[in-house]
Amino acid sequence: MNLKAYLQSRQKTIDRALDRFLPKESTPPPSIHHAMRYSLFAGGKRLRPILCLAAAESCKGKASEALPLACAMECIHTYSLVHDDLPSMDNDDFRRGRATCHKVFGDGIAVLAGDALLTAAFEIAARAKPTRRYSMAEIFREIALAAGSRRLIAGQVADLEAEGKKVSRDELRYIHENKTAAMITTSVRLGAISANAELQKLRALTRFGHSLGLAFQIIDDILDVTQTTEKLGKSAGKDITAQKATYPAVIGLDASRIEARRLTKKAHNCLRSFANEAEPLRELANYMLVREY
Ligand code: GRG
Repeated sequence: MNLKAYLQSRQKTIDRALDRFLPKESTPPPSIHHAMRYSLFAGGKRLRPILCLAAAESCKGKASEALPLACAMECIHTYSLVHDDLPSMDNDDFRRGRATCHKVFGDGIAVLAGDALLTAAFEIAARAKPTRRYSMAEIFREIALAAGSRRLIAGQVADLEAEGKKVSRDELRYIHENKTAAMITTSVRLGAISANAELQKLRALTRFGHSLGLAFQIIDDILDVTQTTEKLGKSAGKDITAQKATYPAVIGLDASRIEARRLTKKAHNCLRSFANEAEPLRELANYMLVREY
């Protein structure tokens, strides 16, 4: 499998769908639609939606059926980045290789663009079809839980409250599980759900997403220390300055690398009962471990 070509083709599919699903830039009021599209089409890696499509295929489903759910997760992810960059949160000027939303459009529009992307996610998800095993109510609940105050927001709250404090490994894991792994797990689950996956497969993919999501955030923590701002497309070295709770800070760089490798291996083990259909998921897990940005 040629992963580079696979990633490029999937990114194109997702970008085209997002372009179709989002209001045009000229839709009144243009300022908000401009800001939403500015952040959404800024060149993100699209890992969550790609994982969603790959998970659908691993359950013998069609990527096209998973596409609205994949795009919904990318909208929520982008909203979280727009809000995370605000002066009252992480206060960042640079994201996805360009000036952050609030730097270009002002704080007010950036708050609203984030809100509108979150809301658009549910409008886009409504394009998905229920399956024999999973209703639309279950699909919406799944998305709302991942983005809500017990997962994504919980992780952000814990992250904010941990700044400048000494955190234990358990507290750090809680932050990573909620801030990052929940969105990745849900992306994978939604792909499986769109393919009407049997419960056993859904459970295996949930465990896969969880381990992969944790490994992803550990690698993100490592890259913040080891990479340049240019390469990352976002400000490097911020975690140390902001005294963030990260794996390198708590257990050191080498132990962090070992832990990311262990979790990736664990993710692979969750796919043991899957045949060739899960090859893209396996390749994506390998890529996420060695990525440089
Ligand atoms: C709800 C305000 C609010 C915040 C939620 C997710 C989050 C908390 C904040 C975003 C910043 C952050 C450090 C998130 C952790 C997840 C992460 C590593 C995001 C970056 O993901 P990539 O590398 O980004 O997939 P691209 O730009 O490629 O999509």
